[in-house]
Amino acid sequence: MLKSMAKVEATRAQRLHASIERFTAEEKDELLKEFHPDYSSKGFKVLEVGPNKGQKVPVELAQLLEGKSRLQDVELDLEKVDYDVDVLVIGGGGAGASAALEAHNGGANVLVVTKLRMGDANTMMAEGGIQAADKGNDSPAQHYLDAFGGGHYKNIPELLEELVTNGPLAIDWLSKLGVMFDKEQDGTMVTTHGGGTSRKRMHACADYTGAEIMRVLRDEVQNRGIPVLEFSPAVELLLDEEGKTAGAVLWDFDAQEYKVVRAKCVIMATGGAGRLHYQGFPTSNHYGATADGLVMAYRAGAPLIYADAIQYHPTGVAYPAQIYGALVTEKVRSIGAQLVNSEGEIFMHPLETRDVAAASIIRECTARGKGVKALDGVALWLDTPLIEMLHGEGTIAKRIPGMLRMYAKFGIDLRKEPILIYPTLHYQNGGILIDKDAETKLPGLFVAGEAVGGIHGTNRLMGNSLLDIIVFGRIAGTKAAEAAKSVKLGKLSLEHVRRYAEEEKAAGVHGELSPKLLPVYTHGRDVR
Ligand code: MEZ
Repeated sequence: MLKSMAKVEATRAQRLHASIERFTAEEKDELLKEFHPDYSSKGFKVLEVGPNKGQKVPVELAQLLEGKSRLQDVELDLEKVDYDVDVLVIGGGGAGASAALEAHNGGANVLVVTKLRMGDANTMMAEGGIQAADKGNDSPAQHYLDAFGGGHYKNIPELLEELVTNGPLAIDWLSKLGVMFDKEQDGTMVTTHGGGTSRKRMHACADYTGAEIMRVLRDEVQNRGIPVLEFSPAVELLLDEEGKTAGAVLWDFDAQEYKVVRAKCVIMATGGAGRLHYQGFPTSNHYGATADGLVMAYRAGAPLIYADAIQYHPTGVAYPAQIYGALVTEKVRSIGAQLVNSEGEIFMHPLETRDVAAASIIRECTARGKGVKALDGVALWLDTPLIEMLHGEGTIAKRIPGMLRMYAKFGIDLRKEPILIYPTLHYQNGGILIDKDAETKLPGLFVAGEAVGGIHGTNRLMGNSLLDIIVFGRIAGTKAAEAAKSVKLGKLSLEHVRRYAEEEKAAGVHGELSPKLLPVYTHGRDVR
């Protein structure tokens, strides 16, 4: 490792102003097919039940989608309703909070329930920024083209249009609520590039953008007095006799008992799936990211889209072990750090889109044998000292203080030495299919945030996730509050769960108990 680091240091000055060609479309296709984990012949299973029967999803997700309901052997009195509300929001991250605020604005009686604490979510972990086309040289149309290309032209056009046209409004809404975006002396927003952007449209709060957004949204939910039940994950959706969404059953971690919520509309904002560790990858995700919403919605009949398209963030921590898999924000590359192999050579443009960048790193470490041994695997260098050579002393402390602190805890000063990275499981590009009102095929079930599929095609660009949680969170909240006004619910039912179990039995599938709720790190010993 030290010998290779010496090569990085020796070549730094000559690389400083190197201009690096981007891959051609053909080179990208070849790279993805050969080296991106989504193209692996292993790691996927074809679903045998449910609305996406016949389509492939990651094995670990299939185990849950084709799993056994936690309520299968439980006697529940659905006449005994613990909470009766207009709008139930499941999930306490940025999408859930935005949805709750707008549903509240719409006059709905809202309840937020969350598996862990309010704000224990991938929103909190998002570092580098949020995209919005609000500068003079930019436009939502330009933003659309970038995201459409990055998503391999598979983004659902009307969802992407909602995303980009609402971008500037989202920044304005957040600013008015109190989010402290980075600004120039004259008050204009500081914006940078991300992978695949043709304009500098990444708005940031240093490198803790998601944490700052979550801070403000959580405060606002609290200040409005919107009730939040923490440590109360939903375990199954409730429908009524006509098949309309009618609430959810919660598991109260403290009381160790089930609770019944009747709701005229439900907003699913349960986030991602990184803690399922697809293909053995580490993850940048928070502890509760176990795809719960996908499982509940799927079992109730809502189709998924692109559930086999997973995002591996190119730069996860590969060393030291204590923070293995944690996110090294793309902003580090957007402000000048280069990706360098064991020989001190640049092998790609630092701001290729994420799927291409991850595949290129994997190729360098495997087929080309130019990785650096780190812990039990191989890794590459991210040459961070270049940042201050390019932009001056103090840039790292000002623009990426979170990164500086994270590494300093382990005696690594990224102003002076490069860091070791490897792709980490970061995001599910796919999820539950919605329309532009954020509603699913199931009447009364809305979805927002990472649990949604289709907005980003099969590969999301940096900063479009913090944007989608706000845009679609707000739409879901507004539309659910509106819809709730005319909903008349019938008798609560779990008949869909029974029917799904029969379908599973007939197909002979036997997955795990699901939703998973919490990841298990006890080497086979389940301590729940
Ligand atoms: O959008 C993201 O995933 C993001 C902002 C991540 C990052 O690299 O900082």
